[in-house]
Order: sequence, then structure tokens, then C-alpha cells
Amino acid sequence: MSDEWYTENWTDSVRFSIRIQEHLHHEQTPYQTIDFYDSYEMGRFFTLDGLMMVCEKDEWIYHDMITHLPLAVNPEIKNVLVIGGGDGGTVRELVRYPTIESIDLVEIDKRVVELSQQYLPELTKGLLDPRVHIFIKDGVEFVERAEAGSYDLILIDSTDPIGPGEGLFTRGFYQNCYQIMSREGILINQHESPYFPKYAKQMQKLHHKMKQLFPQVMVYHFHQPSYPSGFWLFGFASKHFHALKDHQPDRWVNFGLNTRYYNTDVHRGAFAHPTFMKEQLSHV
Ligand code: AG3
Repeated sequence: MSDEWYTENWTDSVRFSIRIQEHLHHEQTPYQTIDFYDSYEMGRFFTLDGLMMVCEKDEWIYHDMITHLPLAVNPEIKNVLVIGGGDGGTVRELVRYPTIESIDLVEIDKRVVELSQQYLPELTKGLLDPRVHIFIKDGVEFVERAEAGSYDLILIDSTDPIGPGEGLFTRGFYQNCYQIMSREGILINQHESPYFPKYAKQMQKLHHKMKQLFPQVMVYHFHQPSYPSGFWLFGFASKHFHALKDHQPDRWVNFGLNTRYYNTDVHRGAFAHPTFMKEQLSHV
């Protein structure tokens, strides 16, 4: 076994490390540094500015939870916008629904798409589907110009709110998302973690912003071992639907999709939160 390790500093005094089999690629793009690695136990993974983005050992958890949960609330979703997500994992899950008509993927850094195609073909295979349109653009500008009322589902598959992902956490960005969503639109956003304070502060700020804009706002959790603390969240916001009261488990089961993490019990349980997190969500 090699002596090379990848480390993400989860806080100033907590680190997470993976022993590396091979450092496959390192590159500085105009937006960020990108690295791809092979490991002994976590599979292949890639990082942006040193932070874990996608790891084969657990990416299916994140990608199940960002896509299948909203489709079980509104199985009629036809037009989808994905912001970020250049690794293709989210689109791979979306193209499994024959009822989805169009998927626009807006990724700022074309190298994320190209390198994922090279090193993680199992994630990017969905990008070849004819319903998928890839825009190499800044998501912030894209939502300013998109047509009002045009998307039934918007998925913000972003990094943390530092570097190129910062604009995807602002009020103006979410106001534009609201405008371009259909009346029954749902928005799911990468929502950080309640555990370590630096992440918890971001998640509280974001939740507060969402509550000011959308009539229905909830957060839901899932277990992502390769992200700081392993306790991670998505936000659910809608103009119309409630994630639990409008949940349609039978309609979702009828799609007949095999999933390794998401199921009807997980959908319900993901909205049950521990006390410390309920407290965080109730104050800013
Ligand atoms: N999005 C990255 C989530 C945040 C990870 N943060 C961290 N490691 N500090 C992943 C995109 C997957 N399609």
C-alpha cells in the first residue's frame, strides 16, 4: 500500500483522510483546482479546491436523495434545470424517468464535465441522453435570463458557499430561481451540514433566506460518509407542494426504479430531525 494520503480539513482541528492508490490528475482551471484520485477503499473520487465532491463509495446516496425525493412529491415533473453537477451523477438519476422531457445542465467549469467523462464514465453516461442540454455557463447569469415559469424542478448541485459556488447561495439567485419555476415547481439545494459550526452557520443562513422567499421550505438529511461529519442536508422549497403531505409513494413505486438508498421509508424519515438541529433551524 502507498504512503500517500488525501486529506480534507473538516475544521481547523479535525481532518478526514483517504489512502491514495494513484493520483490520476491535477489541474488548475480559471475557476478552481481539480484533482482525481484512485483509492483502496473509497473507489475513485474527485475534489475541487481540495474538498471532496464525488466519491464512488457513496455518491449514489447523494444522487438518490437529490433526485428521487422530489419526483415522489411531483411525479409529473417534465422540465428540469440542474445547476452545477458537472460530474453527471444527478443527471444519471434523472434520465431514468421516461416522463421527464428536458434536462438543462448548467455547469460553470467545462473541465469538470470533461474530466468526469474521462475518469468517471459511470457518472456521466446520462449526459449522452438526447433530453439533456449542457450549458457551460455561470448558473447565476443563467437564472437571470431563463424564461419565467419554465421549470418544474430546479436542482442546485453545488459546492460549499466559497469560491465559484458562492453566488449559488445568495438571495438574488434564489429570487430568480423562484421566477423561472412553474406554479407547481420544486427546488432542491445542497444545504451543508448541521454538525460542525462553520457548516451549521451556512445552513442556518441559507434556511432563513429560503423561508423568506418560498411558502414551503423544509430541509432533509442523509448520511454521506465522505462529507464533513457525514451528516448532510438538502433543502426542499416549493411554491405549492409540501414534501410530506403531498408525498405520493405509490406513484413513485410505479416508476419501478431500483435504488440503493432512497425508498419510501427514507423519504419520510429524512424529515425527522434531532433536537439540536430543530433548534438551529428555528433561530438564525
Ligand atoms: N457537491 C458538493 C457538496 C459539498 C461537499 N463539501 C465538502 N466536501 N466540504 C457535490 C456534487 C455532486 N454531484
